[in-house]
Amino acid sequence: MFHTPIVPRARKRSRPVDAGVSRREEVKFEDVRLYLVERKMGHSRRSFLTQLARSKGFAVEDVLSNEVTHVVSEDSTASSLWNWLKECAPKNLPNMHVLDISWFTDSMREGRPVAVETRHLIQDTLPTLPEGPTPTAVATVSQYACQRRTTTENNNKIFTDAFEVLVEIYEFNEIEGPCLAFRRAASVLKSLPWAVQCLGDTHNLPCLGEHTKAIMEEILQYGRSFEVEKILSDERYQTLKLFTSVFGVGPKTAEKWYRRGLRSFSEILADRSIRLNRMQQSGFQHYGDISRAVSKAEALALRNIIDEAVHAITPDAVLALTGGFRRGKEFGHDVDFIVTTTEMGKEEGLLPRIIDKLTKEGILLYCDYQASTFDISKLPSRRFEAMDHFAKCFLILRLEDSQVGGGLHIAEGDIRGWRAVRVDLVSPPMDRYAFALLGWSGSRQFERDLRRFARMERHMLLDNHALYDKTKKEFLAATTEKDIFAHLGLEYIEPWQRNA
Ligand code: DCT
Ligand code: MG
Repeated sequence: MFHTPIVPRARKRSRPVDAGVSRREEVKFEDVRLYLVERKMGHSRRSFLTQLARSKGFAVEDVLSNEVTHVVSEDSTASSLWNWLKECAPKNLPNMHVLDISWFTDSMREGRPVAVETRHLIQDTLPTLPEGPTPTAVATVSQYACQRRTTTENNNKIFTDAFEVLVEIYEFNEIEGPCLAFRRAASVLKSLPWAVQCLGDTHNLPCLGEHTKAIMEEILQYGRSFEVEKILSDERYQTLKLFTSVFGVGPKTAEKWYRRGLRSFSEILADRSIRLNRMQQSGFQHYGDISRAVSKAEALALRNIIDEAVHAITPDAVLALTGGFRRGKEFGHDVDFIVTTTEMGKEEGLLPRIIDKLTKEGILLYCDYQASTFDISKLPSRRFEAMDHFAKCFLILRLEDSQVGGGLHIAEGDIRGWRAVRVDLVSPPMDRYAFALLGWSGSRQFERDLRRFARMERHMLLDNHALYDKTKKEFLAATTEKDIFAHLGLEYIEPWQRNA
């Protein structure tokens, strides 16, 4: 089956001799630890494959410990394999990839761990699942959102809504660990094409820790979580939530106002010692409108308005709707666009000209323009969560009822005939377009996991500007999002499947 002879490598790293382990090959892929299941494979074939993998720089564990990341089996009867795995029950089993030998063969051929694809997975089938209306087959769910397909249909909203409250309170309290844990847990549940009906349904899912499961158990049993209800009724939480709902007010400012004893907008506006910046002033001025969701019809109307503006400036303009609306959402908190020119360099000065045009049309209610600080020589950047360096502007635009198919999404009885909408425009040079589009399409959790996957699984750095291969020490070019997924060895995920 394998034609690669096992040739001893010239240089081997000698290790202090563990009992029974004489010499080990150098480990090239630190993040991957294999375990080969002997059942069905047989002892001699397992030894042969172990040697082969080690000769190619893979770490292969002799026992199924919590360190193992990839379990490889030739057992074609999935249920008996899963029963055996659950008996061995390493704590980390939910995070392990349980794979068919085809993943191993592909990896040996490539000389590196290939990306796990659906066809490599050994499905955990019905007979091993606990009673209840569970799905017919549960594929192993990846711990990375970029290896899951998540549409806007959320079958587990009762859980994810609760988790999102916990994410918020941990964010307010600046406690990172649990904040991340609940973000990941919510994201995993959003990807499921079925609703969790009992805790047993979650046994094979990654990223669900004890705290998470305790909340889910409460919800399953009582229809609500007491821990979450307590937060929702807490004055500090309610106040911080109210204050941060204002455009330009972050958690730090909200906390400062709360500590001063302020509890309502009227108290803030009446406090003479508070100096609101320009963004916050507009935030309060247009609060009713911009705290109201923007509809898809309104987003499309804005696309027409911007499209007309940019094409009047230059015929080779490129405009793309991005953010939540590109992912197929019906409503969003703002409308995000990428705008550039096919000719490199011509995008410089484009945003100020668009802003000028919108001003002349009388529809610009607020504008915060940030010129480009993009400098290719300063890449790759290790500040993953930081805002990118492209020219951008954060706007509030006036949208007329007559411009929207089906009318504005406004309150009943609102007779103004227009509303204010938050719009973001970002303008990368054309050779950065694919990276900017991927980065601005979101969701935020999808982006976080793309970057984490690149770093942890591929030894690469990805951000909104570029993809850098740390092994080859070179940037990888891309003209489309598909190129980026291919460089990362990931199956392509459509924008509407990125609602992680
Ligand atoms: N983004 C980014 N860097 C930031 C902020 C955002 O790369 N500092 C990306 C991630 C998502 C995308 O831009 C759009 O951001 P939002 O508008 O905040 O998110 P959204 O998914 O469009 O959600 P909403 O529908 O609420 O606007
Ligand atoms: Mg958005």
